Amino acid sequence: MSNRRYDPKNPRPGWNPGPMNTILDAIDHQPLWGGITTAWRRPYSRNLAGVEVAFLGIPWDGTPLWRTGQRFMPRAIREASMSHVAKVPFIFSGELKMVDYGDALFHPGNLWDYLDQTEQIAAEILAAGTSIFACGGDHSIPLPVVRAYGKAFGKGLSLIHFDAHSDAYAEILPYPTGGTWVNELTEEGWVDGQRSVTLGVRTDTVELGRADIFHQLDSDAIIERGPAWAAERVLEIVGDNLVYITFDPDFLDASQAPAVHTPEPLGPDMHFTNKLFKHLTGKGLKVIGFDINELTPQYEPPAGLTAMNICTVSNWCLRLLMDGRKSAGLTLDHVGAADG
Ligand SMILES: [Mn+2]
Repeated sequence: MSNRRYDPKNPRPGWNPGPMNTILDAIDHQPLWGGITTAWRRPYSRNLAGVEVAFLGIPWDGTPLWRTGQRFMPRAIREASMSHVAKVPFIFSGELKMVDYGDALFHPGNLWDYLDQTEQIAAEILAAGTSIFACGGDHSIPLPVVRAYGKAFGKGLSLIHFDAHSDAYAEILPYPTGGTWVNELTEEGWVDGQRSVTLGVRTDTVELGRADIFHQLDSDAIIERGPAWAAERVLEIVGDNLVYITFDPDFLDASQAPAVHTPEPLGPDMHFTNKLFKHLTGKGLKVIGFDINELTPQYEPPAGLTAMNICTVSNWCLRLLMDGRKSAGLTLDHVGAADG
């Protein structure tokens, strides 16, 4: 018998410590409520050798038309993700190798510098054969990230866009914002609007946004017909094209996502959303990247409800990305031993 009162590698005689060691290694032998916060406690690293997905923070909030504060989203998601590590066993087992790549750096008040610098860092990641889990920032972040994807993978990507808004408001907004990226990415050809879909729209009755660029499955339709129906429609629309997912948490009902740029009532709840993602999983979707955006942590209720729900959605997206890389036949250019 050891003199130690508690050996974390063998806390009970006769108990197989194997899986426990794997978990302790994965969380760096520190409690998830302690230590340093990184996204899903992945190594904080710019070494992409053997890495399949890089979490990239994009702390930009220069274009909102309502609430600002999205620059604090990457840090808030890192913190919230600590309680989600155990919910993604394929991450901590190393089946999907992920690092926290840190954040893009740009002048906080310069739209053009932000777009250039972010596209450049996204391109660096993709050049290593690594996929991007982008964390905004306001909803302009698909502009630089999907441009980099388009340049790496070719034009005509499919987008699966979760949002209460069409984000196709270029006719009333004369410069790139979180409300115009749908217009810009389709006009530039990186995205094929006819093979892309927006789910959850419920604010365009005044017809300020273009409803004819992406297919639209509005909030009432998906709630009335159900998550299985919505998933079927999404699968039909994107088919076997390469897919990028962008999740604006105002897709969720405001009661489930209050701390966002523009909270909206009458949206799907997390139970619906969870089922929808379940129906999208295992269907051969060629998901090669995704982003989350628009969290404004200052408006969170004390329990961090919005970030918690965004992390739950991110877990599904990570699963879709792991499967999607296989479906799309993506391999790493650089093969080596990853840290975690
Ligand atoms: Mn949006």
